[in-house]
Amino acid sequence: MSKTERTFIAVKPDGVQRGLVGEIIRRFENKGYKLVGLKLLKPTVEQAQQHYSDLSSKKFFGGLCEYFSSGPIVGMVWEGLGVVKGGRVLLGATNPADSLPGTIRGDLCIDVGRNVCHGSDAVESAEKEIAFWFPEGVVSYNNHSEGQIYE
Ligand code: IDP
Ligand code: MG
Repeated sequence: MSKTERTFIAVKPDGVQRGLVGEIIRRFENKGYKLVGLKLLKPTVEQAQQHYSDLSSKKFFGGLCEYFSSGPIVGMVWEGLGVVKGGRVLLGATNPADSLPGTIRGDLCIDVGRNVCHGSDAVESAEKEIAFWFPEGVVSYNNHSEGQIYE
């Protein structure tokens, strides 16, 4: 594991509409992860289909892509030791009914089809998603807290 591992996290349209952008960013900031990419964008249906292409055989695929492209999302890239797995821990389980209190989905939503956030599920998918949503690359800078976050 490396301190420069990266993951793609998105606040989905329901999270943006519900005013949860700051809350979701706060949890990643408070944990100590480093923000290296951030943008507000409205995905096209084609972008949603590409992003979720692994799920194209699921019966909820059409509704999922319609929902994901229905309004702006906030796309982010976060960096840190074990951030792919750790980011999924902050998000909670896919179905909010199975998400523990203290997680984003456990605290902030109810329905699996409106679960407010996305997070990459593996290092390889994170690399693919970051390249897809941030083709221009991310931002490189020194985090002044790094010596307090890591031994
Ligand atoms: P993940 O977002 O936790 O990685 P995935 O299995 O990759 O979960 O599914 C992607 C998204 O598809 C979920 O976040 C959720 O919004 C939606 N989804 C997953 N399963 C269902 C379902 O059974 N019904 C409706 N939507 C679903
Ligand atoms: Mg997934």
